[in-house]
Amino acid sequence: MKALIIGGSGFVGYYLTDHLLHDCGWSVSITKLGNESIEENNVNIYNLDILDKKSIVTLLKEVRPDYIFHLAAQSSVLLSWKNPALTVDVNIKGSVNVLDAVRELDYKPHILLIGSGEEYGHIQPDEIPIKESNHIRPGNIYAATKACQNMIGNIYANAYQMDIIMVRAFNHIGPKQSPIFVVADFCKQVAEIEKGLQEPVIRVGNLSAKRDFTDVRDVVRAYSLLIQKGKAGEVYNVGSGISVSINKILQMILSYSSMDIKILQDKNKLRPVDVPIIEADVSKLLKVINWTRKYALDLTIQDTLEYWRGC
Ligand code: A2R
Repeated sequence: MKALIIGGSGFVGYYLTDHLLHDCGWSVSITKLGNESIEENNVNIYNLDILDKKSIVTLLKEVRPDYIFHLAAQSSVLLSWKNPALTVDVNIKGSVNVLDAVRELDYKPHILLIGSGEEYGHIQPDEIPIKESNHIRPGNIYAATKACQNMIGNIYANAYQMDIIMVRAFNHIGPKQSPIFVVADFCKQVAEIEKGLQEPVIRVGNLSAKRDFTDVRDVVRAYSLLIQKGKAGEVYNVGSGISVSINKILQMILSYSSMDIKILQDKNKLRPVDVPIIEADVSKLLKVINWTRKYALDLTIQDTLEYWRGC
């Protein structure tokens, strides 16, 4: 099988590449932006900016993938507040470019579009755990762009009978994640405190928010199964089904350090609008794929902390 990972040099792309190559035995092509680097040798690497539709068409005609994983995105909620236009361009216009380039092909590859649990936005207490059929009320720019991407994915799937499967991915975490995301940020700070590079004070944002965290290595296994087994035009939650407060995550991370670390709230880390609780109902997912988590939360946190200690 031939897979193409668009936006493959990011956090998820690294683990998805490894999984498709070594667990699935597929041939893998990856796209990256010109300025990024990729460590893996056994893949075909292409430079691609998804804002340039012609280059996507050219690439697809050359690679002719069976499976397309569309990971390319402006993936940070925080950055989406600071640069909404870029987020809209990449996540909506870029995704339309990808879908429209695939529409022009003379065959129908399977496509996985990655949306977000953030699309649900302000979830009411009686809506937890949240089902795919729930209202979506995006609470930030990133979430709105992902909701739009998935709506357009559904339209393309129905209008052109394209094999597009959509996911709403809840928070995924693990080693190598950018420290703009909360778990990586906390682990990096603790590792730097341990090395004496930062005073023994950890700077935090909103600790009360509850999120559904899954190890990225489990998430990519779900993606590879879903692109094969999911139904075209359908959206699937990918998450653990359990929400944990950021404060609990912080306490877990601190418990793995022998340092005496003070906690300080930093207003730069607070988002303009925060969504208090996000937790997935994964029953629809589990009806189509045989998947369970291999990495418990404490193991992921220990691995992530070890990663930052080694940096
Ligand atoms: O922003 P950069 O320089 O880190 O590059 C990101 C890349 N990307 C693009 N690729 C092609 N054309 C563009 N115009 C463009 N803009 C950004 O997509 C990065 O290398 C990749 C996305 O990777 P990450 O930001 O590390 O996201 P992650 O955590 O791998 O998430 C994968 C997907 C995304 O759609 C997220 O929104 C979703 O899962 O949660």
